[in-house]
Amino acid sequence: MDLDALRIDVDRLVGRLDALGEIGAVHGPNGERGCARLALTDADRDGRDLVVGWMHDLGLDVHVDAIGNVVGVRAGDDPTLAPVMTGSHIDTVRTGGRFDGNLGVLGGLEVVETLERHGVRTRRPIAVAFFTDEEGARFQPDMLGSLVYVGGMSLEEALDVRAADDGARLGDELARIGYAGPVPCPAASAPHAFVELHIEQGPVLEDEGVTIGVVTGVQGISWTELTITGQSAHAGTTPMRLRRDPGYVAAEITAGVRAIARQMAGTQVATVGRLEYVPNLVNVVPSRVTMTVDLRNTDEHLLQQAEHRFASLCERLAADEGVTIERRTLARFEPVEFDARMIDRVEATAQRLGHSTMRMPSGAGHDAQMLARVCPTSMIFVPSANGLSHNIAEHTDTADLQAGADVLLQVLLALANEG
Ligand code: HGY
Ligand code: MN
Ligand code: MN
Repeated sequence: MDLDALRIDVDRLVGRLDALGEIGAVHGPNGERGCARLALTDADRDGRDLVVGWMHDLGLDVHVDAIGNVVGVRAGDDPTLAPVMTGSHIDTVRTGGRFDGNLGVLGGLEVVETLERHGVRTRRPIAVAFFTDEEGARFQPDMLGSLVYVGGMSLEEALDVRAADDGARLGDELARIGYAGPVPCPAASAPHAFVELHIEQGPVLEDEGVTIGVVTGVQGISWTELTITGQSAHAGTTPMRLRRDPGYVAAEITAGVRAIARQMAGTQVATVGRLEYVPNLVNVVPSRVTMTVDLRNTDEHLLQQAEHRFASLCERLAADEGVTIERRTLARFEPVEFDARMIDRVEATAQRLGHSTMRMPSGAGHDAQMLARVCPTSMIFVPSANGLSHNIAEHTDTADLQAGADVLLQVLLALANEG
């Protein structure tokens, strides 16, 4: 058989994406079909159960580790060789789409099914993984499961993380959904290589009319939670000069970090995504505000510069308004460069299959940025319609799904047959 001519079955892939997308489905007013499967919720459990069932149906040897990462392994002819790994995550944000993360896991299963159906064996085992809590929306930091998998965070520390929404302990939730697995963390050995298929989640590929993003690395991430404490007071009787208003300070910080990003330009971005007032009432000057600030840059030095300007802004506002600001780091990852040969391999494979390509960094965090600590790693991007993600309108055209999964198939085949 001419393995170079092997292609995945995109209808089968879309069928699984749709079936998984029905778990935690969120339907929008204009026909949008999104997903809400926050990490370690019942919906996450149900999604996990569905994917693990598919892994068993495909004859994979399924392993669950102590932080709930799931790895399905297809045997190779030489079991002494380290597996080639692919995968991503199946947890989503609360307003998530059907492709973020899911495409990487189900694209991996589609590669396995294609090999099975054509009776294709490989030298090395091929592993398909989904990692716990990639989004970090409920339990911070993001990429938590893959971070523990590579030894970047201790299992004990991870199990004690408290959920931002209801304060639940990660380890208790993991046990509750039945995914506190027996395999020790960190992983006993590294994969031979790791390749992740993922939607771009931004507008670049679509704007450039390019099909395959050859991902060169992932930008640095800095997540901070602020607790701003002032003095609760009557909205009608308290003169402005006597107020110590954390709500005002939160508003200035929201505008201020945006201004920092605009002034720094380049790849600097800043986001206030969570903002909670106490007591959150129309006629009460708030006593306390909790908020998050997400800063990112492809350059570590510039990211530190943004963090420094953000910290100075907080200090000035706290002094001026007479409030206290407590800071808690939720996540801090430096930018990651992927392996040059793996980048070349993705690019050459995509071009051999006749697809347009462009090299680009990832603005979003991914499990690949953790696996890059232990093995040669790269990513394959496909376009996001209107550049949307973390939005129930998230969509990728079927032709692009086919292209991305075909590149994944060919890259995995080549890696799985090398010594
Ligand atoms: O935040 C991120 O970039 C990823 O979606 N966890
Ligand atoms: Mn993702
Ligand atoms: Mn995401």
